Amino acid sequence: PGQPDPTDLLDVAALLTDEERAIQATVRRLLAEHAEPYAGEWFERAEFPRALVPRFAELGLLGMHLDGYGCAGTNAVSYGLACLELEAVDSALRSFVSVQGSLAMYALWRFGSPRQKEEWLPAMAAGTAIGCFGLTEPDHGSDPAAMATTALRTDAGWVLDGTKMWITNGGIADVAIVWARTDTGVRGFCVPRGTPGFATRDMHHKLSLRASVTSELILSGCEVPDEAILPEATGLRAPLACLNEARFGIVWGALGAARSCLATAVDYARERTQFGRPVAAFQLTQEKLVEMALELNKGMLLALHLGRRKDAGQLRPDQVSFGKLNNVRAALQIARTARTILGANGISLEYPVLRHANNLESVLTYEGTSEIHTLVLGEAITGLPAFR
Ligand code: TGC
Ligand code: FAD
Repeated sequence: PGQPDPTDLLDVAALLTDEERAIQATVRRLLAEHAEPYAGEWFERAEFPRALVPRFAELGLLGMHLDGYGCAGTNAVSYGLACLELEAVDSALRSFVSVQGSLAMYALWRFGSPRQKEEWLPAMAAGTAIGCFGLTEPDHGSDPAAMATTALRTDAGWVLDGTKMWITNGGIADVAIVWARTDTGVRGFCVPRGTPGFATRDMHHKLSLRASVTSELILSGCEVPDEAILPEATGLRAPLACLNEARFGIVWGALGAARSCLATAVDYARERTQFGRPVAAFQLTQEKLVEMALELNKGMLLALHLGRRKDAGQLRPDQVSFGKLNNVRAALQIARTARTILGANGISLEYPVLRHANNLESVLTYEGTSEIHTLVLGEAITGLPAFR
């Protein structure tokens, strides 16, 4: 037998079904041809590769784990594997798919009216309509319960006022799911582009997730009809339920970035010679590679365990926090260590490692910061919420 695969030392792939492996391989093949060679350029030019959207749709990646309305309806593990492959290329691709499927489509699928579902979900699954999810505001990030955006009742419907910030896909979205405070608590609204009083402004100068569109949503006397409200979404628990879905995808996605970094570091270390030997032959380098491999392979077992729990309908939110906290933190450490192994080349866009590390800085912060997930687990362990 040859060398074992450092990115799967535990043979986690053997725990997948044939169908799961086939889905993963299909996504990986498509990305190897149409995405991976260009990821550095997209990052450098701060360009979201919109031409990929129809290809994602063709593969069924948009709303992949949802049933009906043109969605693929795969299991959660398959969705996780797709997220892993997307993020192995660039976190921006996984972000797009997360926001489209797990946040915007999921909000409509779970909390929308039959009419909203019919109007938006098939188009979103086909990639002909793009969605975004506006929860964060300039002054309220980790604490969305304090949101300032309001929705006031009028005779004809609702009027929305406020600003959302850091919204993935905002500038390219055909429809925004906007969360706002009403006199009966937080509610969700479906706001199509073109609604008077609704505007978006893209955010620039990012050093992370450069290939992703990140925008402000500006709601200024934005009038929407009664039918715009998501009828089944009442209270903050509704957007938080959507976050569970997207956080689950990140549990897997982050490992994709980590896999890319480990594979790059192993190849580089075996080829690069200093002091007359490959740098992979030095014990210090081997220790780094081993630490990276331990964390990546353990992370895979964790992701698969959570995926199986999700498919059994038994995944709890604190378990999602466990996975997101552990795997994103591990991936970021792996990316930074890979960067050191590549020496000066580690800082170049010719290699993916610092691009991944920079992207993972956003991943550590969005969908609940590492501190917030620490406190979720702290509450799970002690029964004492320490958020405020
Ligand atoms: P708290 O009082 O604990 O909860 C309010 C209600 O919500 C329920 N709940 C949940 N339900 C489902 N899933 C969860 N994970 C839930 N967490 C809480 C809870 O049971 C309660 O229900 P009820 O019926 O009693 O009313 O709320 P809190 O104000 O104390 O906040 C808790 C905290 C801090 C954990 C929460 O606010 C939080 O998670 N903050 C982080 C915010 C966040 O993650 N924002 C993400 C924005 S979206 C994004 O980043 C997209 S990036 C995507 C990309 O590009 O990939
Ligand atoms: P803050 O909440 O101001 O936190 C600042 C620091 O204080 C952090 O370290 C935080 O952990 C810490 N902190 C806060 N509260 C506590 C506490 N109680 N105890 C200990 N420490 C605490 N949001 C959306 O709604 N939709 C999107 O599509 C979206 N996409 C994003 C894309 C990108 C590229 C980025 C970077 C962010 C995106 N976000 C999105 C926003 C993201 O969810 C928020 O940035 C995140 O929730 C944190 O909020 P904040 O940045 O305001 O930080």
